[in-house]
Amino acid sequence: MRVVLPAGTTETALIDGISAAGASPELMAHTPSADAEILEYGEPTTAPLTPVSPSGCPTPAAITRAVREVVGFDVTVVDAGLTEPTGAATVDLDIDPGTDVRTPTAVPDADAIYDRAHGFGASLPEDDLLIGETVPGGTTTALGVLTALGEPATVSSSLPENPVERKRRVVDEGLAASDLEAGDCDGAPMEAVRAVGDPVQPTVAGITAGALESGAEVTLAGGTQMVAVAALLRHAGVDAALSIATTSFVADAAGDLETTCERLDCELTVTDPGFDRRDHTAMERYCAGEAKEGVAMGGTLSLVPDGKMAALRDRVETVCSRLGID
Ligand code: AAM
Repeated sequence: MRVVLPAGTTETALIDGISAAGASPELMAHTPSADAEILEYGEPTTAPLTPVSPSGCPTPAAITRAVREVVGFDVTVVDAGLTEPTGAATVDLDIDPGTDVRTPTAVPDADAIYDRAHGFGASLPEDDLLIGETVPGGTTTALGVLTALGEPATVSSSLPENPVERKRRVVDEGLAASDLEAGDCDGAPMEAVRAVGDPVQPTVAGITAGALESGAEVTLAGGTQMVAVAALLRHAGVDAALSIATTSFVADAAGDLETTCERLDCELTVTDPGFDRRDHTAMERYCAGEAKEGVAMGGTLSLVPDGKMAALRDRVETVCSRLGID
């Protein structure tokens, strides 16, 4: 099993109150770079700190790393528009950071990114892939592409109280700046990304399409951001079997997830890691609806057999204590 992690940034994350994938807007730029290091080495190496939300909830990378230490899997990080250096080895597909979706163009070369990612996905030798993401602001850009495509789905948030009205205003401004209305990109997925998306979306979509074409089974490891990717793939005419694996934290918050997945003909797996059985800061915060998902957390949790879930929770404590979170 290989987990592929496209890691990137969008200036959209800097909009006030839109994301909690970092303690402050300045620190958020480091989040995907640090996430890649935590998944690869178990702790940040060149990144200045472990990403936490403003209230101290640790990044889902800590949970995904714990799963890796329990069940074992290979990892490939793809630089999908990082702005800060990472000490993790990355695949370079020549992808730039995304700009604020409220500008006329958020991802100028979305088509070319999709094509290069497609080639990379098709080249991977594994039969079984999990594809994740880390991109602060990613649920807002997910709402952006879903709206541009005319898909009615809602999106989740790293914040316990989803700032959904704020996100809608940002997306509406973005569409207007791109001279588009909701639904205008029906059947033109990369136009949607170009106008109101982020660079991680065409990377995940391209790798998935390429890997599917070469016969691999692909699981989209994530929540509503992966719903947006599944919608992009369906609008691109991909009719292969798709599946999404996410956490119970997302499923509990995004009420229409099951219906949306059915509409997109996408299998849905939801895993509850039983964090409510522990008195531990990190696990308590996840149970309180913070962070919820990211860095392939939900997809990798689906690899943990029931009999090993208690060992996983032990390992979360070990990884968190290594990260200075007790
Ligand atoms: C990724 N790294 C994270 C994190 N994510 N570190 C801390 N908290 C998270 N939630 P939003 O749109 O609210 O920013 O949520 C999307 C981000 O949250 C993504 O980066 C996702 O991987 C997760």
